Amino acid sequence: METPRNFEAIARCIREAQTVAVVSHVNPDGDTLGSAAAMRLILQAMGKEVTLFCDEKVPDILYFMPGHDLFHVPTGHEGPFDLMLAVDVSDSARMGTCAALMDRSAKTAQMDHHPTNPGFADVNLVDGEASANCMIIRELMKVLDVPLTQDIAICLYVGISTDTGNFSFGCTNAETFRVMAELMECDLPLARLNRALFRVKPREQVKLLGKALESMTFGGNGKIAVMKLTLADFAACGALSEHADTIVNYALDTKHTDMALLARETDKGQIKFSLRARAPYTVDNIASLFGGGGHPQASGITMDGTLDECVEKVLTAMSETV
Ligand SMILES: [Mn+2]
Repeated sequence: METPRNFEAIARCIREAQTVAVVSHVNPDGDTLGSAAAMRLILQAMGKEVTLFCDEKVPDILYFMPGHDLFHVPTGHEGPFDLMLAVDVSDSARMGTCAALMDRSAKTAQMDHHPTNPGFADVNLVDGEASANCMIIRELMKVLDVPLTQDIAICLYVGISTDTGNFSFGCTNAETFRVMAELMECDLPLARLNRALFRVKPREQVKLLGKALESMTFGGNGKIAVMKLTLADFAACGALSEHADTIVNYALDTKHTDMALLARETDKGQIKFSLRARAPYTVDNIASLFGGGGHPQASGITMDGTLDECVEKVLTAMSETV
């Protein structure tokens, strides 16, 4: 892999290219989509032809981001391109079907901030210290001599605010706020964007949260918060499975709670668990006992059985570690 923080090499292959395919990762988040949307504006400012690709649909929540409606799922007939540029993609498999664009591009490059990135492109700019990939893009803009505009600032804000957990995670640093100050100088509509990204929830999700809070009990000497959602709860709220995604955090945020679980019935007749822990406690070890997996403080399991039976098994395993 080439040396990290290789701004000149990336800048050179961008300057040499006329047609550029910009690729986001599967299960797209604000950082990969904000990075791609920002790169579209930056490359267009340089007179390039840009096409945005993502293997999956852009979440509705990003309706306000310039270019959110310009992402394509590849059909296999695009290209050829002078350059494929992957953004926030930790390894080539994370491009999904977009990985095929590598073969239809004369050159490949990537910008990323995952320290585990193997350097899968011809030119790799990987900075594992950056709090978001959008932070690296702000730095590249200076090398490319492209000025910051309000539209680019909105795209960069999406990536930086989401990857730092709205400026609350440990990766948030002084540099994050230095770049934020630059974005604010471009009249970033912070209050409006912050509300759209972090506060507004679909009605179905708020109603489902009510059901989950009502169901909350505590186990493991009171240190484990447990939430359950039945198919009847989902139906009563008109909610979909995706509306349950962040609800478990309310359980973990309850005082004196070290671990939390949300168990929900799925329409496939299985039970899906979201497990959370506060460090030093971990849940990936618990998840792997039941064929699941994930991160130390955030993991998932899918099991066969009834809701109460499955919760009993997982709660017993968690209680032994808390
Ligand atoms: Mn990221």
